[in-house]
Amino acid sequence: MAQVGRMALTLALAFVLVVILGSRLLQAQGLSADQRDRVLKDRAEFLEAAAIAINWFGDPRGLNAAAIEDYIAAERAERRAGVIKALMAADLSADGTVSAAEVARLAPTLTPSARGRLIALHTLADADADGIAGPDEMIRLSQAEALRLVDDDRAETLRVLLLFDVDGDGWVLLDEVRTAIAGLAV
Ligand SMILES: [Ca+2]
Ligand SMILES: [Ca+2]
Repeated sequence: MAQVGRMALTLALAFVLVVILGSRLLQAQGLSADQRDRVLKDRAEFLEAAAIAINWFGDPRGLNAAAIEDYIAAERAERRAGVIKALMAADLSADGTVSAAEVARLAPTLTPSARGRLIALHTLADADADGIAGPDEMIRLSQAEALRLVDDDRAETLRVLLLFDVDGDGWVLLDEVRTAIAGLAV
């Protein structure tokens, strides 16, 4: 009976040790519960974003804080460019504005999803509802869309990447991210 008691005590101590070590590991990564949840919410997406950011804006040392901000800015720029490109492809008269008539002419030639997107973007861009999406209107919409699609929440999630800088040199390597994410999943 005493032996069983000792075994139970040993197991309990081992469990406590594992819990303490686990929380130490988390502290070492500097992750709050919220940041941990951000990563674990969609690990595949996080890892993909990390791999793209590191390959796009990183260098052999990896990614630092400034590079992450550049990556966030580039994601938003890409979204802005996408909106402008979709709208300007309908500027058949080459006057720098997109009229409802131009949209109506081009729309039937597009795939259903591209057609829907063009009509939606044109409607959203034409803030004063005069039937014409002007340059300022298109730029304003592209900025709003970029911030909607790459919002502050996504930016915060991307900034979590920096906390995976295990050796503390200010640079994060993809291997560090991979190891940290695998550790979080346990
Ligand atoms: Ca035009
Ligand atoms: Ca307008």
